[in-house]
Amino acid sequence: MRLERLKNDSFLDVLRMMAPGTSLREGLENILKAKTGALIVIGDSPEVIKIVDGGFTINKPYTSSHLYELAKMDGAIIVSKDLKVILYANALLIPDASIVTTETGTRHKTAERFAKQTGEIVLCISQRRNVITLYKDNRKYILRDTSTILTRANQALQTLEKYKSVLDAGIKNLNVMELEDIVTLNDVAYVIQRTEMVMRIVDEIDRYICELGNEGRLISMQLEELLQNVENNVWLVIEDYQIKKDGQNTNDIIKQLRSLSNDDLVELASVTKLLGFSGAAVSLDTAVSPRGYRMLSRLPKLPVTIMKNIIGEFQNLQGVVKASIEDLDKVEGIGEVRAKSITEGLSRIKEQTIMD
Ligand code: 3AT
Ligand code: 3AT
Ligand code: MN
Repeated sequence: MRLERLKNDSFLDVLRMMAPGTSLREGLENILKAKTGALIVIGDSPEVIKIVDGGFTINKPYTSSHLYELAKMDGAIIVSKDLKVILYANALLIPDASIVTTETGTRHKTAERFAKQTGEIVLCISQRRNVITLYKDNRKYILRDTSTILTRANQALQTLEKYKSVLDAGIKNLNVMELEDIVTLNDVAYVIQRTEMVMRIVDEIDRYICELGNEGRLISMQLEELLQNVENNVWLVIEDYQIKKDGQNTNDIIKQLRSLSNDDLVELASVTKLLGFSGAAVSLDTAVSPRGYRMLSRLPKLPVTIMKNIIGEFQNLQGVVKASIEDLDKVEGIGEVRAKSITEGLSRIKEQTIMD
């Protein structure tokens, strides 16, 4: 899910495009230092050209120093969408004046309206206020300097560490409850909720990493270190406890979880509802049993298909734990050796869990 988002969220691409270390950012920083101000459109669709008036046709390869020189003129600079060519300079942008804008200066008003109207990236460098503002669709984003973002990212990492250790405690608790067969919905929902809270901070850090460009490597490494298995683990928890419904799989439930509001996420009941538990008879104290995917996936070298056969045969984790080597031996894909290693593996996990 996270990797999918990192690939598909186009706003993250926009942030990467102007991260420190890119030649676009270098151009912007030079303009900022020279205090000339600038209005830059990145895009050359017919929609854009329709509402650009006059100026000089440049048609020269983009370089950060050309951008800087051209920003000395009034008006807007138009750069091709692929950032390869500077097309026009000193151009007048005439977006629809009826589009709502919250800005005051004419440059910023124009930038916001232009971005809303065309969907393209518009960058505004304020002459007086020393800030670079990015507009895209209805979004407005202030590009901050590297040290500010690094500070924020490190704070977010610290928060993440705290949340992660709370989550780990929840998982340890679930391990014990599962092996004793005394799990309640509360134990399950808590782990899912806590994972989602972790993932929300991760989203924030991912944005910082994109924004930091080549300055973000260290943050990125620390994040990966903290994040090992978190997503996989919650996937298995949901696989273990959801009430199976036609046309809904674990990924759908995770998507719904991701789109819960922060207020809803605080309520464990909204999590249990996603798992399919609802109605008057259900409470957080309701007893539940895991199918066993999460626990079995801790056994080394057990292919998923065989795991499915085992759970199909014995219904749930308790069934598997109670099964004898002979019982296991009868399952498709399992011979005596594997049957032995499964029982041994499970008792090893039990010992470890009790010791922790
Ligand atoms: P200068 O010779 O530089 O004073 P100019 O024609 O080069 O004039 P600028 O692009 O430098 O004009 O803009 C100067 C200011 O004029 C910026 C803005 O506050 C104001 N301005 C420009 N266009 C408009 C507009 N359509 N409505 C209101 N104010 C405008
Ligand atoms: P600053 O924060 O002062 O840089 P602003 O939003 O207050 O920006 P101004 O009214 O001071 O904007 O205008 C500054 C310049 O912005 C003037 C002109 O070069 C450019 N500008 C303003 N409106 C347009 C437009 N419609 N098309 C092209 N350039 C524009
Ligand atoms: Mn101004």
